Amino acid sequence: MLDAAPIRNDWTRAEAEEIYNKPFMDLLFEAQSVHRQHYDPNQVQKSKLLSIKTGGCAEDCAYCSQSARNGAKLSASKLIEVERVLAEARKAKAGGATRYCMGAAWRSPKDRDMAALEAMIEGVKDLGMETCMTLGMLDDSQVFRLRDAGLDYYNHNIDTSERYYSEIITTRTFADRIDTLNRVREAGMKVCAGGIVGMGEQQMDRIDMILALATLEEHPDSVPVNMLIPMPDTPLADVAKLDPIEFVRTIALARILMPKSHVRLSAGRSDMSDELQAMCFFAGANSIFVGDTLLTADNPEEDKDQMLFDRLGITVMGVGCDGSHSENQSKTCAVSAAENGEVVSA
Ligand code: SAM
Ligand code: DTB
Ligand code: SF4
Repeated sequence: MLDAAPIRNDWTRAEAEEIYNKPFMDLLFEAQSVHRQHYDPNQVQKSKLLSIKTGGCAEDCAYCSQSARNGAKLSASKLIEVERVLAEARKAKAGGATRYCMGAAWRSPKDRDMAALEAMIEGVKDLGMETCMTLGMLDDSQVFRLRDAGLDYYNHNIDTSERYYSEIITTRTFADRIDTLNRVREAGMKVCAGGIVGMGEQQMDRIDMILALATLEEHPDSVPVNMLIPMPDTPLADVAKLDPIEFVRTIALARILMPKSHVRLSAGRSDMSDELQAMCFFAGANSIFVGDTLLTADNPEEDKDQMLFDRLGITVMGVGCDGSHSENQSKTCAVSAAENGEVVSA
């Protein structure tokens, strides 16, 4: 295997643009080569999402079914009970998920909710799963409480480029997002940060979004790349569909600029062919959300994903594989996958 290229945080816009616009075959080859320097290319990590508080959100994110300002018909629910979360997490573990992500439709959590959130984290960790939460903006005391409860990852997306951001959200700024990400990182938790493509942005916005993540002081450990799911009644319900090749280019750019991060082929898989998903894995995506629902939107059924994994010879990545590709880690990851009861294809 070739020596891995050094991890860089000083990528320039010109470099990112050049990579993104390479002839497609050259781009895919480079992305796959970088991918192999850090990860087993035949392993994909499975995360499961649960909406722990749905709808009625005060923010105005133009893509979101849960914003009270969007006129979407979704009714607001309360924070769900800890026991319900743990029952769902047990099911997710039995289905092979190694990371459990809990999402709330909040601008930021209220202090009165913190004790329940801590209990959810502790309970899911006791099941042996990695924990992730996405709750909106956090202040310092909330970051410390979540960390001390054992939260592994915090998801907070920059969503798009700084330039396009105000077309999509006006109730909080790009800088607010970066502040929360810095707080999470400084407190020692792992950062999950990505965005959405297909929101009517220009190509340069897709490039700048990935560049913004790749030039953070430390790369996010996890980079979800969502294809917009156009939700009824939202301002983006009728936005023009993005060329899927542009989506694959965005994944490849993320993989090349952030070689050790998990790049997640996130929302939008229900509308993707098996072949498009396979191309995304080839471009360096190595994580997915499993289960038939994301937060409010559809996702492929688990047996459909398993059929795809079997056809592609993909096995499930275990807990703790972080891109430090070595023979030992590769073995650990494979053993964990087998422990998950997954079918290992020949
Ligand atoms: N309320 C919290 C927040 O916004 O920070 C957490 C939940 S929020 C739903 C998490 C992320 O899901 C968003 O930042 C966005 O990137 C993604 N998302 C939401 N709706 C989406 C859609 N319709 N299509 C694709 N991605 C979406
Ligand atoms: C992320 O980047 N994508 C997930 C997760 N982080 C929280 C959410 C996708 C939501 C898709 C729309 C929905 O289910 O409402
Ligand atoms: Fe609220 Fe998050 Fe949806 Fe924005 S993305 S409206 S903050 S739930």
